[in-house]
Amino acid sequence: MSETSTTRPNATDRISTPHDMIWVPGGTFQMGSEDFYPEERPVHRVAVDGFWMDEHPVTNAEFRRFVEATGYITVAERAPDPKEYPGVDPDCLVPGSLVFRRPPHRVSLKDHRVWWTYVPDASWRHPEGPASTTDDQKDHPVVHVAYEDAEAYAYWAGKSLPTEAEWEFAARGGLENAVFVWGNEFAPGGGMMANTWQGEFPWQNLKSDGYEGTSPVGSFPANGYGLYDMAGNVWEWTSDFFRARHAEESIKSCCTPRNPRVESYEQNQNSHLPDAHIPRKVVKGGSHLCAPNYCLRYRPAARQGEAVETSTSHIGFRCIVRVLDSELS
Ligand SMILES: [Ca+2]
Ligand SMILES: [Ca+2]
Ligand SMILES: [Cu+2]
Repeated sequence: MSETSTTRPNATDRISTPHDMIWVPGGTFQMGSEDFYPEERPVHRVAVDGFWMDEHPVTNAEFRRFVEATGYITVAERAPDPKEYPGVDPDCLVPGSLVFRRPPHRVSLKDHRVWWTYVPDASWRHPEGPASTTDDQKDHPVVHVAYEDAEAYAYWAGKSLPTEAEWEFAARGGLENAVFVWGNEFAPGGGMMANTWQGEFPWQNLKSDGYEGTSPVGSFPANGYGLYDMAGNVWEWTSDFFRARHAEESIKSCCTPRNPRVESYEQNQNSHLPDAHIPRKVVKGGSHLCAPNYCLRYRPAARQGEAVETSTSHIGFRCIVRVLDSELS
């Protein structure tokens, strides 16, 4: 199996080169990091088979084609179910999404509600609220997509969402243990390599990389596999449920786990958050809002758990096609 996955499928294979996708050769790699946040630990060896991956996050134009073909309505465009939000005034359960708004001055970093606002009628069509459009952002990543929206798109496109292991393997671009997807230096030769946040989050955005919000896909150099925007721009959904640490059994095991998946979720009993009962999936890659003083997560090992029905102005996704899965089926 590993022999097949390390060779790029050629024209004689059943699956021809999918449009705008990059072949990611399978292999074994060190997943995670010991040097940053606890949820990235422990570093453990993981193997993945080769797969095709979208060369950039799904754009507004691409998502529009899906919606026009199917009539799909995203989670943000539907009114939340009062049963899912006990204790919340049903009048407040209106369609909308979380939009980042930059405070005008320095604020405490303790309460993220200072910069995240639930904006009624914000959606992928209206990323800043009803008055905004994506007309001049057709090549920006789609945002305000919840997990099931990403999954619905992938299904329509005949693709899948990557597992966390596949996503991280792809992001590393063939580099072993590098801090960033391009190497160990944040801005080699002074050149910005990704759309992140420069300045003091959340009130001061110096825009040294040229962008305050999302950027057109492909505005920064590709990684070693030819994939754009793996770091920064928007967080990307993966199919794994979030655990606060990588599973221990993977280091104890005598053989290297192959594309491990977390297919069930642990409810966080201690959490006081109103959405603690909602399953969380892993998002990867960081976004244009990641800044060293708050969230140094524009790195391949970085990960966060996001409630499956949450949509925001900084989370998008990209898809993959598994060659071996389709050959086996
Ligand atoms: Ca930026
Ligand atoms: Ca990204
Ligand atoms: Cu971040």
